[in-house]
Amino acid sequence: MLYHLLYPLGSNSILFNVFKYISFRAIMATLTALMISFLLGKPLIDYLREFQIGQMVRDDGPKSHLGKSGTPTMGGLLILFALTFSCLLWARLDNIYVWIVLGVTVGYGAVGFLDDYLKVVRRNHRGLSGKHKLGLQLVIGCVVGFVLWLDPVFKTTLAVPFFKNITPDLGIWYVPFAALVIAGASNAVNLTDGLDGLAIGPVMICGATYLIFAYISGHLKLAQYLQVPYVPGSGELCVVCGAMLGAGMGFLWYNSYPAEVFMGDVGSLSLGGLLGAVAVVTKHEILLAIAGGVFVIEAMSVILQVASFKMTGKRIFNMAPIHHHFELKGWAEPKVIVRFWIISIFFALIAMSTLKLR
Ligand code: 57M
Repeated sequence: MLYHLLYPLGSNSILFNVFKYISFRAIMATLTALMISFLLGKPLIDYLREFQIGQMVRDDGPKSHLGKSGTPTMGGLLILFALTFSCLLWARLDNIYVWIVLGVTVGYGAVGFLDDYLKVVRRNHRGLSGKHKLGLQLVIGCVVGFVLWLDPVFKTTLAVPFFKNITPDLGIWYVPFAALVIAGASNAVNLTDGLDGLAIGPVMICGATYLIFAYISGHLKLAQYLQVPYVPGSGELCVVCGAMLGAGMGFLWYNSYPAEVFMGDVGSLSLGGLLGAVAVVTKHEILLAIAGGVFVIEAMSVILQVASFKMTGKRIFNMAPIHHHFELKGWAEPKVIVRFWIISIFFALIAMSTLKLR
């Protein structure tokens, strides 16, 4: 909004010209969201405690988690508010991609909120059924895919990492493909959110990676030089990624071990949806499987564990998702968390290296 209010004043005073620059607005969006989530974190936690909106911890998990029972959850509301407010303040509101990514983030956040509300407030431990949750996610994802398919500027070709000359055009099939990327990312982040700070760390690392990808995709000369798809206007997603980074850092201040608050499905589903939507708009969809490698490993550990148990009655891991496997091996929770952050940075660097290795 500030861009529309202040940049036109640039003709009177050169000072306001700075609002033209995506880099300036991305940094300011990060700082704004960080301040909001940091300052509102404590009051929100006090509110959640007062109204006993606390996590019910299942007794079939690691015994070390039983002490976490009652920890305030739905802290994702803090992330969503800080992120959305900061975006509306610093992003260009005439950019369709900003609204697409914000729409997915808030839409997936609403699905997660409903699940949390049923579980925590209505004490219905099943919450929203997996079928309904996934159904709503796929509907939102298909709407995004359809809007992009209709967009004359947006190409439905796929960029394949390492192979610049392989660009299959999915045509109308891009609609379900986009939905699967967004819903898949959302559910993978949701599964990962099982230790203090374990999800928000890699989400921010992935978000920083896609801030760079968005800047390149929206910059004609850089996109041509690096031979990646040029998506005019996608550079504005740097502001959205910046806002997410700021909101995530403020949340991590309270979610770091030992956590004073959990993000809840309202946070994990929305942040995963945001990453998926940014990956789709910037046309680095497949690269998300590399940049978000930790989320892929977590989700694959569950798929393999369930498949193995169903087929052979035996487990591959002590417990899935894989972060519990290491907990049961005796790794302290902070050690699991920081080591997963390090692996996440490794995957982000590999993903960025593909920009040159093509
Ligand atoms: C999302 N939710 C955490 C918190 C967070 C199919 C199966 C793999 C599903 C999976 C599952 O239930 N996933 C749901 C993971 C939960 O965290 C809450 O959920 C929100 C995220 N959606 O924000 O509100 C617990 O995670 C811990 N936690 C922290 N710190 C945090 O910052 O310590 C979360 C955030 C919290 C807290 O204890 O209660 C979760 O783990 O449920 N199921 C599982 O992950 C279970 N695995 C399992 O059943 N494995 C089986 C089969 C099915 C693969 C096996 O290995 O044989 C594990 N989770 C639980 N108990 N709770 C193990 C059993």
